[in-house]
Amino acid sequence: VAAAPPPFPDFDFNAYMLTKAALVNAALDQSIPLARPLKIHEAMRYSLLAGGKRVRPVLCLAACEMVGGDQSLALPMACATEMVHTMSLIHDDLPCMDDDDLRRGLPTSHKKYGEDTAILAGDALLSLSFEHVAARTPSTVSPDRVVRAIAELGSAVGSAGLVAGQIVDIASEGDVDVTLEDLEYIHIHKTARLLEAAVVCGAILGGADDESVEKVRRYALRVGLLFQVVDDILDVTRSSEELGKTAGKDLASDKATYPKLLGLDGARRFAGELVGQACEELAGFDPVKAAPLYHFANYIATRQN
Ligand code: GRG
Repeated sequence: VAAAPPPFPDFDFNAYMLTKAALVNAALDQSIPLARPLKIHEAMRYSLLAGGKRVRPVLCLAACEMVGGDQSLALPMACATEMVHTMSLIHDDLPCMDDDDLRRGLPTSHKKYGEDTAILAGDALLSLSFEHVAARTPSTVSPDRVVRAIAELGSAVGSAGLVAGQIVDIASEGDVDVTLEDLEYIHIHKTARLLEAAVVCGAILGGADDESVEKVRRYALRVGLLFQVVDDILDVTRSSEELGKTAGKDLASDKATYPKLLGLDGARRFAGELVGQACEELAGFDPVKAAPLYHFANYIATRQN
């Protein structure tokens, strides 16, 4: 489902991701000193520095650079998006939510530190994310842009964002009548809105005009949805390969997925449309500077795991 061949020069996407992720990891490491009370800072660092692809922060830096900003302008915001993402994973893993024992190959926060500390680590990471942007964004960015970016992040996290997606997802558990519209609502809110905030905030802090901000917003929403459609497709094809059968576990389970609602071919067609629409939004930007976002959309569309 890759988009049309890129109008861009050679670009080593893997090297780009590794370089940017290393920069983000170093900044995240510095963002939480191991101060007293040790237990809470240890728990925050444990989850934040446990690996992960760093997709949201890298997208934030890429959007900032695409609109002509220096990445240092968006680095605190890039870290903030990863803090929010990490806290949402900690809370998602809790016994009262998904009740998971492992995350990123390690024991989940509540398994390692206990449920009380895991909840507090999530709360502290959420609070730090906003503090970090307000306190650490270089003073060369106008206060107006910083405030706009903070509002974007807040909206993506709260009851019109991640929290909305999670509560509707919980409510739809076991519901056999989940529609395509319901599924799209859940994925847009649980996944796409934070990706949107990462890209939109990167663009705002990098100095983008309003039209460019709206283009990258549409790009990110489509890529966020694409991420979940491909996830659903891989769940089916992976388990089909593992089982040596034609129907994978997600076609058989109760959970609503794109392959279940659209069929496997329909889901693949939808993924193709999304990657095409996402890349169209990049057409007006300098192709060299837009290359990372272009290749990112294609990476999401063609990933195999
Ligand atoms: C946000 C206040 C607040 C509370 C949390 C639990 C919850 C509300 C929301 C759930 C959010 C959630 C777990 C969404 C799934 C997001 C997703 C696509 C995760 C996988 O992201 P990757 O592949 O993971 O980027 P890595 O490990 O690479 O970072």
